[in-house]
Amino acid sequence: MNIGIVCYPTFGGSGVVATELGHALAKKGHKVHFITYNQPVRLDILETNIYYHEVNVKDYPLFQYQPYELALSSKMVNTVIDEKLDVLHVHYAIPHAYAAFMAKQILKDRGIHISVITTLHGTDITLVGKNPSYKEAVEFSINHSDCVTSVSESLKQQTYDFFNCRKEIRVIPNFIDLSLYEGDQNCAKANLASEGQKIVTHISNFRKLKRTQDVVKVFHGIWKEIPAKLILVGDGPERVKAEQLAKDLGMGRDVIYLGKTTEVERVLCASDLFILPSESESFGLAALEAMAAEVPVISSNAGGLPEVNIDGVTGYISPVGDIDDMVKNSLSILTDELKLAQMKQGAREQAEKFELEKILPQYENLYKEIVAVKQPVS
Ligand code: GMT
Repeated sequence: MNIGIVCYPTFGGSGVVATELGHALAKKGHKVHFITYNQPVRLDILETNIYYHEVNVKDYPLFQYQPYELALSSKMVNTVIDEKLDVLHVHYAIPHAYAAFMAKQILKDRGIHISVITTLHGTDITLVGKNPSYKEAVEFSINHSDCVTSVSESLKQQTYDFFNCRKEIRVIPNFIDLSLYEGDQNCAKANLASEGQKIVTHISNFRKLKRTQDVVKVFHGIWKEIPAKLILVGDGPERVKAEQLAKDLGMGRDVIYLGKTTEVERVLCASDLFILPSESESFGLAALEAMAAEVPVISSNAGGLPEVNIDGVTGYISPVGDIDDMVKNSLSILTDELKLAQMKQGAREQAEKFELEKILPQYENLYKEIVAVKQPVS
């Protein structure tokens, strides 16, 4: 099949999911065409069956905001025609679903039918999508996609709660390539902490909703009781505040900031605990990555996190902002080697439920289904 994938090319989870999906589809023989404004950070552009089509937005002084959606729609139209695409799969509704609707209409005008699948990832619904500035357009483009999927049951429900959504939303959870977390991963443990120190990790885009100050506060509770290091991976607007708080609490030397790195596996394989206290999270891909690396997770109960992190089995869940509970739960794992071992195993077993091989056929079947529905184009 010829599949067009539209996504954000950045470090965000939706871009990572879209890229990994594309790689997996390409390995199965599909031709996968990425349509975006930059090469996705995890894209292996030299792999067989992977193609990249860059969206160029012309800078013109008249425009205060450059019309990206227009350029994207045009690029979709060109790519569908030139590459004979069977389906367009857009990740993150804003503005991708809207641009895809326009591309579909332009193609229809030329007698070409293209099926559009929209995958909802989280803030495209929960934060940005329901904002009055975008709501009408998001609702419209969801309702006019040929198929809509969401990455968790929670996000599906929130979409129905926030929008007048007439589409049946199919839940296809995020997935993980477990092979990345097996064998010799050149684990960075010795470089990150000294003997006897527990390693606590947090990975995110350091946006407000990730509550990164809570990460530092929870770590402070741990650090006061046992030798420990906090590893912060990623970057974003709240990063400086989190680092400052760590310094103010006297933990500067035990908080390591690694920034944006593609070597996440080398950090996770060295970690004893992962913290994700977000106030909103449709799924929590970073938590799944941690669990694949046998790292128990301390998380909030926001959104889809309880579908990923199973309380008392793969880690613990606390109400958003309940620092004391998160500290208590963290210490109960880190000070009990038997419990740590059990939870490591529990985490890995849970990650296996989201293994790539189990989820990929759900997308492939969806593509087949949707392409089989022949629609009039006139
Ligand atoms: O974090 C975001 O707001 C954007 C989005 C992204 O592009 O990274 O993240 C969402 O999609 C991920 C992949 O499906 C999910 O794992 C994240 O939970 C989700 N983030 C939120 O819902 C806040």
